[in-house]
Amino acid sequence: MTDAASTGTTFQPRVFSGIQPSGGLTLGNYLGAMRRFVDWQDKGLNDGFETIFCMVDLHAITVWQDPEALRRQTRELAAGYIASGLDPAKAILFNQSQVHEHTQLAWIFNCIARMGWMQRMTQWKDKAGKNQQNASLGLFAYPSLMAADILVYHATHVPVGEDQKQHIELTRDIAIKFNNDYGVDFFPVTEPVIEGAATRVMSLRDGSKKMSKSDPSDMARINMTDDADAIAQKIRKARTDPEALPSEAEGLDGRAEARNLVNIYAALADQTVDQVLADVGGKQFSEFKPMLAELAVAKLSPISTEMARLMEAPDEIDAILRNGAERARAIAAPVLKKTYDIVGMIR
Ligand code: AQP
Repeated sequence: MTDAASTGTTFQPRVFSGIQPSGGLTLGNYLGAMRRFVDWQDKGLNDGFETIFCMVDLHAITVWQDPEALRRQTRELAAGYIASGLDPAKAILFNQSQVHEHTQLAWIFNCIARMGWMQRMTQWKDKAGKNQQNASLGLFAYPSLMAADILVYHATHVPVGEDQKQHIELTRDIAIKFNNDYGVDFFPVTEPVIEGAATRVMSLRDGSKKMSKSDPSDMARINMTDDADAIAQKIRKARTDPEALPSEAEGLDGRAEARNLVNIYAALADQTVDQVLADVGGKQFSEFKPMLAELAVAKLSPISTEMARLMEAPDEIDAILRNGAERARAIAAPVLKKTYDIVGMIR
């Protein structure tokens, strides 16, 4: 149960999360988000709460997307969700633009959130870079739409990677301010759920940068559609240091690239970093990298094969998304109506 912002109304647990179809899915998306969505789906089924997973296509267009590529990437993301273990019969899967309540609530939240809150967002600063005047207004307002994505379902828990923590905190601030401004206990104060060995998978070329779909270098990331040769080559060429692997986690301090590869291994093997190092401590990277490549191929190949199979039937993917959108709308519409009543709209 999660408390409302002010006087302690309790909300039934409900899980929401999303991924942008802004490129091909990466190992970072898989380990930091998607694989954990599957755990939540199964927990939801056992404990009787809903889980809602979205392809946030409206977020993707905050930076330019070729329309045909966007459609393909959205279907590919849906295929990635399903191939990773999400089941449309168990969880709600849909693309954001089909449920208009997201953008309608986002407008209300644009009027709640403050410019200063948005200006502090590190994703805004990173993505807009030095040329903020030329960035889209949508990129600036991104976190407000994200708050709407979550709160239009009264979601109480949002599994995300480390990079999204600040946006979830802003979602909480918006819920609290809305509830205070209107004297209601309407929106829950959502919990970010950031857990596991790979909450921040780093670039294979630069251990200080997050692995990202939009990194200009394809060698910086493992794509979920990469074949065995590509995965092995990227791991072989991954930047490392000349030292052998340590036997304990403290030995990874100050060695960002080494830490990243060990974290990836641990996450893929479902082990802790200490368990991995107990086995591989003392080995050189020339020995460890082939082990990692073999493990990555064994875990990822069945997913990419299944994604390719699903992509052969795009109509079936579209039907799944339409059905998911209908189920999502059934939850979102009453929340939006009530929000309009609170705000003072005549309907
Ligand atoms: N490198 C990562 N490590 C762990 N988790 C990650 N996530 C993304 N990259 C990593 C998690 O994946 C979910 C979906 O992210 P997103 O696509 O909505 O946006 P993002 O975080 O901006 O992802 P990218 O790959 O970096 O996309 P682009 O390049 O388009 O900006 C989130 O839960 C995120 O934490």
